[in-house]
Amino acid sequence: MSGNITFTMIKPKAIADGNMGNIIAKITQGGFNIKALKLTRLTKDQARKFYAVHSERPFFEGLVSFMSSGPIVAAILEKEDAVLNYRNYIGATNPADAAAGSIRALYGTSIEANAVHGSDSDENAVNEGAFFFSEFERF
Ligand code: IDP
Ligand code: MG
Repeated sequence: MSGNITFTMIKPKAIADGNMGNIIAKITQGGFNIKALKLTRLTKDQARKFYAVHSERPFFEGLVSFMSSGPIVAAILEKEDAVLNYRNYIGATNPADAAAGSIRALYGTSIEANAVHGSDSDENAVNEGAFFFSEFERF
């Protein structure tokens, strides 16, 4: 059975471009209920920890620099089958491949600066939410 919680971040470039409000509106228009939300900023160490699964990838250090380059929004979202529904709603990793109308197609500007993060499993959703919101417990 699939869970009803996912975790998202609005990435620094989308915020710098002035699209924080547009993306939050788009999330709620998609039927995702915002359970927790904050504007914050990652240190490089926090970004390394969040993206640790990608530490061997060639883009890792660039991603860490990018994700700590400015404010982000972190949020926990609720909807039935939240992880899969949100992954579909945001579109493919590369905005150039993302479906028309998806968040990444609308607001992403490169494969790195692809506007938003979306959890890829129920377990990661809970753990990523707990990374930012102490009231949510890890698995
Ligand atoms: P996802 O965010 O769609 O799940 P992942 O493969 O988990 O994609 O990659 C995590 C993040 O790393 C992406 O959202 C993007 O910001 C960045 N990224 C992925 N692939 C590349 C790349 O080839 N070059 C630069 N950055 C990348
Ligand atoms: Mg991923």
